[in-house]
Amino acid sequence: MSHLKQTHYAPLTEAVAIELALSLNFFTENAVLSCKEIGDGNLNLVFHIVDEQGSKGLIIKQALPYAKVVGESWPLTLKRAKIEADALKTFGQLAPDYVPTIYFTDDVLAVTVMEDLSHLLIARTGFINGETYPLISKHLGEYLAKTLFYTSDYGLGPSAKKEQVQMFINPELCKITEDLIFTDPYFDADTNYFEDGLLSDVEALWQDDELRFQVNLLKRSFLTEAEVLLHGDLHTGSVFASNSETKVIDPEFAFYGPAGFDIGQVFANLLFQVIVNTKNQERFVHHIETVWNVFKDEFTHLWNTENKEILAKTDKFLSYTLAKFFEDSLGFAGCELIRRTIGLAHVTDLDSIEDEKTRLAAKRKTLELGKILIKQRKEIINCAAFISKVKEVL
Ligand code: SR1
Ligand code: MG
Repeated sequence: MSHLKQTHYAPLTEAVAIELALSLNFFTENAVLSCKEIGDGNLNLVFHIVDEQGSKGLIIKQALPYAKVVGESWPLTLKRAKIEADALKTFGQLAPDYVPTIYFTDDVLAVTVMEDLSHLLIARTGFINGETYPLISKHLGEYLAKTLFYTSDYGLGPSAKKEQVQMFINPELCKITEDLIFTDPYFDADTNYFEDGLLSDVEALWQDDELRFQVNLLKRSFLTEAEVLLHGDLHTGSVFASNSETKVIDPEFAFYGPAGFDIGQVFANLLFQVIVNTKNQERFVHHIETVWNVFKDEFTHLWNTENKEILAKTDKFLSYTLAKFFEDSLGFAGCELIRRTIGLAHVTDLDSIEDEKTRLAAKRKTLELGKILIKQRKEIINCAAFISKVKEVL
C-alpha cells in the first residue's frame, strides 16, 4: 500500500488527490488515474478520480477553511467535514438506497471519499435541462420519513437521541442558516443581492412587520426545537438523480432541528420549478404531493411499528405530529423561497432566466408565495390547500 505524504491540512491539488486515492487501495497499484476538480457548490472542493483503463471511479470531497462562494474573507470551520461524514454514515444506515457509500474519511485533511455518482446528475441541473426524474419524489419522501423518524425521540429513544444531539452540535454552519435564511433577507443586509427592478418589492417585504414576526417564530423553532437529525441543506443541488436512482449528498449543515426544515426545503426547491417551468407545472406539483404523501405514509408506518415511546403511539398524537411538521414545512419553504430570491446564495432555476422581464416576474412570484406560506401556514391545513395557494400565485 502506498502512503499519503500529506498529514496536515492543506487544500488538495489534483495530484495529491490521486495520491490519496492510491493510498486507499481502491484502485490497482498500476492504475493510470486522472483527476478533475468538479466542485460547483458554495463551500468545498470536489475531485472526481477515474481509472483511465477501467470503469472505476471515486469522489474526494474536501472542505475549504472559508466559504468558496464569498472568498477567504469568510472563514469557515473545517469541523464541518466530520459532521458531514458522520451524517452521511448515519443517514446511510437509515436510508441506504438514497445515500452514497462512504469509503474513507479523515478529520485532519477534512476529506470524505465516497462512491462515484458521475452517472447521475445534480437534480436542479437535470430539472432545468428538462429531465423528469419520475421517482425522485417517492425516493425523497422515503428518505425523509426514514431519516426523520429514526433520528427522533420516537425512533431512537430519548437517551440515544441525546447522544446524537451532542455529536451533531454544528454552531458555525447553523449560524450561516440563521443569518442567510432567517435574518438577512428581512432587512437591508450587505449579504443580500437582487435586481434593481425588485427594490420596491423587497422594501415592502422589509416593512412587513407581520412577516418579520412570523419569520422570528420560525427562526426560534430552528434555534430551539431539537426534534430530528436534519440534513440541513436539502435543496435540489444536494440531490443526485437519474430516472431510477436518487442520492442525497452534502449534509454538512446537519444538526438536530425541526423536522419541517428538511421537508420545507424540498418543497421550496420543487416550487422553483413549478414557478419557472411553466409548461410542466403539473409535473412538479405532482412531485410535491408525492413527497408529502409518501413521507406521511412511511412515517405513519414507522410510528406505528417502531415507536419507542409507548404513550405516544396513538393516532391522535401521530396526527398532531404530522400536522405540526406540515405547518412548519410550509413556513420553512416560504423562507427558502425568499432567501434564494434576494439573499446571498441564489438558485439557477431563477437566475438562468435570460429575459429580465420574465425573470423578475418569476421572482415576484417566489417572493409572493414565500410570504403567503410563512404568514398563512396555520390555515393551510393539508396538501390540497397548499397546492391551491400555489396555484393562486401562478
Ligand atoms: C455561504 S454558504 C451559502 C449557502 O450555500 C449552502 O449550500 C447553503 O445553502 C448556504 O446557505
Ligand atoms: Mg451544499
